[in-house]
Amino acid sequence: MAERLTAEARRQALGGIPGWTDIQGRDAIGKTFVFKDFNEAFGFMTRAALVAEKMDHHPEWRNVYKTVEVMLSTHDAGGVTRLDIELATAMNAIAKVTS
Ligand code: HBI
Repeated sequence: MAERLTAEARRQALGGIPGWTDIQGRDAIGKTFVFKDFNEAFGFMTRAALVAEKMDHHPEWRNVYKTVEVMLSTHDAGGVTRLDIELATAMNAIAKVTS
């Protein structure tokens, strides 16, 4: 099972995934993606869902029209693990986030 990242490892990892931040009050990371429209937002969710399924590691997310709020944490580990960093990285790639 993936181990919880130390605060330092998590800080380092966050530096490599633009737009992702610590969630206050939870051992989780989060990001809000805003797309052109609902179609783009749902297309993102569809592709991200396939990656999550392949990883057997699933997001907590909320979609309102063109916005997708994502929160990642590894429940089994009680906090943020490399799986969350991996899925966040994949999500940025899907959304074509570069900076
Ligand atoms: N997704 N984010 C997240 N965190 C988990 O702990 C997790 C999951 N997806 C599936 C999963 N765990 C199962 O493998 C375990 O609950 C058995």
